[in-house]
Amino acid sequence: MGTDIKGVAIIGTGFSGLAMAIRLKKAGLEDFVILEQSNDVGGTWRDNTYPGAACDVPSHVYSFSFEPNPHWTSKFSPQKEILRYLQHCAEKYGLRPFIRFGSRVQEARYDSESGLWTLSIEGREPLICRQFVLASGGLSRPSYPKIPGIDTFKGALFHSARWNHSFPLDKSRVGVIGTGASSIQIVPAIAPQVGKLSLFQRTPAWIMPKPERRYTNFEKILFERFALARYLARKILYWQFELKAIGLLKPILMRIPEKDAKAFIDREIESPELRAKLTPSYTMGCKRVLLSNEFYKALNRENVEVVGEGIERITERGIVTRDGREHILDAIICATGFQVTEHSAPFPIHGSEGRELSKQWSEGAEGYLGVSITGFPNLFTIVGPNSGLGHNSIVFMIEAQVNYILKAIQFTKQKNVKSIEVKPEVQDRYNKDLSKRFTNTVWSVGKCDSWYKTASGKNTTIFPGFSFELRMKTRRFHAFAYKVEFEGVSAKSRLQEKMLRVG
Ligand code: N01
Repeated sequence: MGTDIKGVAIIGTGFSGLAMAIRLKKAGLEDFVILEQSNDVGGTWRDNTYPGAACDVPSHVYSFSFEPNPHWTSKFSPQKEILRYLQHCAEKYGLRPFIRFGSRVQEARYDSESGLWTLSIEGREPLICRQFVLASGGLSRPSYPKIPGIDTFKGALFHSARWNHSFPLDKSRVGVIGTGASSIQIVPAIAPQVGKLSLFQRTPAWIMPKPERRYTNFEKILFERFALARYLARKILYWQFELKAIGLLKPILMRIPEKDAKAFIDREIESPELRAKLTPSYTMGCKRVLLSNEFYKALNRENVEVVGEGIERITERGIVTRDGREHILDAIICATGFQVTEHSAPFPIHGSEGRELSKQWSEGAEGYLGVSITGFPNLFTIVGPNSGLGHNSIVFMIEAQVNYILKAIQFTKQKNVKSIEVKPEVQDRYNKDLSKRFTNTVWSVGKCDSWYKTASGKNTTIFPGFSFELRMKTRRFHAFAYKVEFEGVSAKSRLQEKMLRVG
């Protein structure tokens, strides 16, 4: 039985995993492998195939800075176009030979003596690596609602991120649970097709018009021929979105866009009762602000009903709401988001001194710069704790973190390092500073529950600042923030030693 050993193992082929692999390859560090549980690249853009799936961040900024795409057909691209873009990146940068598809990691275990990680992979030989990059994404594990009776429903029941394309929507009675970013794209896409659509709303979302438009051929030629045009488009979009952070950090300012959003509801929704039902009571920005030109229009349709009474239970035939009414349904679509804060590690990850990541994070995930975690040497996360954004392109954060991780890996290679681990006092200081920075932000005072926060109210997902701040913090690798252990013997002989032990 041969044992597989690599310098770096990356988990996932979404934006994060591909960016990491591209940067490693460009830096001449080709001793890496990418483990992908599915059979294609694309991460969330491969998995979310629901009708209407599109990005609510403009494509010229929701793409890699080093791989601009002059051919985006519209300002906000549909899912298929983004998936094609990611597939193109994998091809262009020659990543496919590095990817092992169908490789579901079940467990990761660190060995302090050798400084190596062993990854157990379902149905395959384990893989040993020095550095382990978790790029599996925060929005990859669907969250199904814990509603009594959910298992008894006799019709079709599926999650927005696992769309059942064989279910015939035509003239059927469909219930959609949730009114988040996915739902507001699904509802207008399927409403004209289904017989009856019941939308089960627990909390209304703040929704703004989407400044959507198709790019003209002239613009596409301009983007293709002139790098300056692409550069400017990206910069302008970045700053348009970045300025929105000001309101999130100073929530009193959100009263201005709230007025616009209420005016939008008044313009779009015909029934006064429905307007009241759709008007949020929390401060805008506390949950993700959504963009749609079609959602409210769809709610005016005769075959669409917004049910705000709250779900009591699910029966064999449909959904019973708290007012005692049974909504008879052929299908229930759970647009109920993802497991983000509840089960923060995607599989058991055992670090040094018997630590297990989910246990360590049971009170809420913590890390350093969203990339390193105390107790987990040689492990890096992309879009780890507190590095998500509520206002701008996550690809910007991904590139910043990938840059940092690359520099960390280069440091370990140049200095013949066995292990690096962020110092506990550095991580503590960083997290104390983050929690101070959350005080008075919209996420703390906006009076809402959201997937950004744990049940106890700790915000573990959002970076409470401007995205360029994280970029500045990650420009250089902070060796001083880490416990560094150097190799006594050469790295190669360590690997061979380990191979002999496992093989
Ligand atoms: O999920 P969500 P999503 N009973 O968690 C409701 C990204 N994304 O898939 O608000 C009844 O936002 C829940 O209600 P409440 C983006 O980052 C991006 O829509 O908790 N309802 C809420 O309405 C986004 O933030 C794009 O009261 C229940 C909804 O389900 C993230 O993905 C597109 C319930 C869940 O909303 C997740 O979005 C799509 C229950 N038991 C998604 N449980 C882009 O365009 C939950 N809900 C980039």
